Amino acid sequence: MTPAPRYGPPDASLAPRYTGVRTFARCPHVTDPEGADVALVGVPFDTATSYRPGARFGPEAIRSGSTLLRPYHAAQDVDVFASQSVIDFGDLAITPGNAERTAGQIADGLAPLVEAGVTPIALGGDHSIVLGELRAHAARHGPVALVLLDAHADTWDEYYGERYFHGTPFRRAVEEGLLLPERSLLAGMRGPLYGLEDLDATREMGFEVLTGDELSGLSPSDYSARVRARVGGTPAYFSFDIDVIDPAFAPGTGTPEVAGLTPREALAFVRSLAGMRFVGFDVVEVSPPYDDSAQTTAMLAANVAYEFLALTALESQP
Ligand SMILES: [Mn+2]
Repeated sequence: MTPAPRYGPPDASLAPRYTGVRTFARCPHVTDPEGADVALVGVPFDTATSYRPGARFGPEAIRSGSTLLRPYHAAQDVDVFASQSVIDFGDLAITPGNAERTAGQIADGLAPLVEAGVTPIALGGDHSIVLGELRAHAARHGPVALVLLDAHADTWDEYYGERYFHGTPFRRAVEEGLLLPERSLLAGMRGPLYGLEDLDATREMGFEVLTGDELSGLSPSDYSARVRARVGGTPAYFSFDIDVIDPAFAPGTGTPEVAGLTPREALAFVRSLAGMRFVGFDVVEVSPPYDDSAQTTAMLAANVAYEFLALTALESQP
């Protein structure tokens, strides 16, 4: 019999799920990596946005949207808290208005977790935060493969002269040697572009790009096969921009694009990656001020993070 993990949520049959101080899935707020396997980490930074702000309030909204989660993931046949110790690490230090400095703070803030072998699941925050995350992971594992679900490729060079922006992190990451584009698959890109060359430039950097229409034409098992073939044995990082979902289901986001995935489709794509090991994850671009009155977007983002917990649980099962 394996001993119970050190950290996890309290028994919901003893205390209703709306009680307690808000943490992700009601897991304890712990700032010492010792005894943890997975850590939810808030990154409340949103001043690298080009349109709607508000993602600085994403972490607290996602935490509130996570209270209803139950331990047993039926579709994956796994209790996500039975074989792994899960903490809410709290929020990282950031500097509003300074994305470049914040990237360094994020890398520094994640380093103790990554060095201790704890898998971080970051709750954004706008997408600029991924640069700091990738710095922390590459420092430990070397350059990683990127699996991205996003309406945008986020490989532009600059916006308004700003090189550290929520549309540029993956270009900066390639320049810094943190990513292997030839091992990375970016999927879900849609909506109007500035020009024909936008996605071509992403492909010329070495990335494989599946547009939203191409992705919608794939079954989850087809998608899974494409990801696994692309990543191979490279340490992989998973980034999920909530704007890959149709704004009818996820209105609370910074740069909405019509005609996106349904939540059911997106969760099936994530589930199809069972058995893969990821060094870290994030779910970004949740902007609660633009969410609906039922906080649908935040609840969906919490469920995306729950899918990540299922992947790490499947990977850590004895
Ligand atoms: Mn993005």
